[in-house]
Amino acid sequence: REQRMKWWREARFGMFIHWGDYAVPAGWYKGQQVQRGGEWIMNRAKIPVAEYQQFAKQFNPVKYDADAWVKMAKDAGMKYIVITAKHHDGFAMFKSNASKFNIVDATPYGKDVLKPLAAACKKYGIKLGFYYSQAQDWNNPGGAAARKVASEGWPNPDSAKIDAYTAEHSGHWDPAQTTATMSEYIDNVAVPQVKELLTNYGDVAVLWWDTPTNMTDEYAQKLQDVLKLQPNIITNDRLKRPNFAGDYKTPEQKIPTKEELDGRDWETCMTMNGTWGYKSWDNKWKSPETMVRNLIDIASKNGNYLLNVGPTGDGSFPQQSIDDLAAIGKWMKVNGEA
Ligand code: JFZ
Repeated sequence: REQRMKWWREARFGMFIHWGDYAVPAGWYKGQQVQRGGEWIMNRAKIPVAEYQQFAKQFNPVKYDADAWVKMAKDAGMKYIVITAKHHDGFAMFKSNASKFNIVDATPYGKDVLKPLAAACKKYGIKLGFYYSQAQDWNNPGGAAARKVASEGWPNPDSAKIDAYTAEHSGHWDPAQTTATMSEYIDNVAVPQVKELLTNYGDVAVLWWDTPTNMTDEYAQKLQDVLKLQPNIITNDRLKRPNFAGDYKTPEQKIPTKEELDGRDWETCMTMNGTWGYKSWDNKWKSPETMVRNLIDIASKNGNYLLNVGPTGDGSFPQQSIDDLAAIGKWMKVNGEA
């Protein structure tokens, strides 16, 4: 373990990328702004499965340039990238034989975006990790749905009805979500997809699990077993608590105080603005100064900083992210280690 953790402990700074077909609605539904994370829009607005899948037909990120993305991370002084291979909406950013709801089979773009990213990371010496939502999946039947009430985030006229339905269906809002059991979803979607991710992209440095809604030890063990495909991989602590602790803790959007640290490795993930997945109307940008101070604070406490970018539906970084990464890079060149 000490060996596996070595690069990560020296890295200090990484790029989180939340990218998926939620970048198409970009925080809007039926002409209204949907509150909170852009990647949660399907759940917040309780968009039916068939309707949500239509967004994929408009997902055509022709401006995507993996080489440029990795170079921006590298120039900012970042040492690793963690990208959402599949978020809670169940949309896979890679060719998958376990679900048709993937970027190759469901979009006009028709290309796997993880392949060129893996190649560019290799070229620039940046470690690549995959975020994979193992429990929540709102499109593939049987996936879990953490409960958020419809009235939170979007003024839905049917809120009362939807809330009653989700209360009786463990967070689900569309009957299409419950045509399989979670056990079937784990065996037929999650396990095969993680196998694909750990087989088809060369070295994978990190598996970043998230929100263990309804996970059992049995499901977690099945996923944990797949990690053997990558002997050097490290993971965060979100597969299933408390029995699957992973290699490091993940305080979110906050930097722990010295008193809160317990000797375990840790990584603070944080947004540059107010959302993980792209929202066209979010403008709560942190200043580059704030982000550099955060990095210093975190590094001084032996943690890592995973700073998020939410690319748009056409495949580019928001201009503010580009500018801020450059500003951080300027400081890093003078003050960071080589
Ligand atoms: C999760 C996701 O739901 C979210 O969309 C994003 O990907 C983020 C990085 O992770 O949200 C969480 C997960 C854990 C906590 C809070 C939000 N937590 O532990 O406080």
